Amino acid sequence: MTKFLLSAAALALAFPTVAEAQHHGMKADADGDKIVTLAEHDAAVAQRFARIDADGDGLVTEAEMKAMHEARMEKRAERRGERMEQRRERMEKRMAEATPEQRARFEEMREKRAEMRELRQDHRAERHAEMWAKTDTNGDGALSLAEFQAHSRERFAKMDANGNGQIDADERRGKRHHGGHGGNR
Ligand SMILES: [Ca+2]
Ligand SMILES: [Ca+2]
Ligand SMILES: [Ca+2]
Repeated sequence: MTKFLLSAAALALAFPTVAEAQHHGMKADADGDKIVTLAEHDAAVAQRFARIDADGDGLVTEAEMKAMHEARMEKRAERRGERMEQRRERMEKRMAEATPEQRARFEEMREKRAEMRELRQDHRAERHAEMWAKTDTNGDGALSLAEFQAHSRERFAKMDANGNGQIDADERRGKRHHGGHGGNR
């Protein structure tokens, strides 16, 4: 179980977050009319699937998902590296100038932040495991394009607040919501 959770944690980012989905949404708009149709969405998902399916056998395994995720994290870390370095330097300077009490508080904050990070990762790992189980509808331990597409179509339907089979700019930004809460229709 622990081993599973660990690998799941590594995989946690493989499923896009809402922000990433919105970003992908932008890319999905192939003709650039600021509206993502279901066809554009499907095409983008198929492209994404092909990228993850490294051996091209039409199935995405957890290992392929993980490899994709790691490649992405590496790129992200590269981009972030310099900024982190500057931040660490600033932090060390402050630590050097800090009084013992301040230093203790810094340490406390740092620990808390690390704890939060772990919690978040656990949470993501759980969510990923759930998501994977939900997406892998035939339970063969791999995702077919159909399973992948069905999953993202659900997401599409959720964003498509007025249900016209297209996602416009407002819907993409989440400005429009499904009925509910006193109804905005
Ligand atoms: Ca479009
Ligand atoms: Ca494959
Ligand atoms: Ca499957």
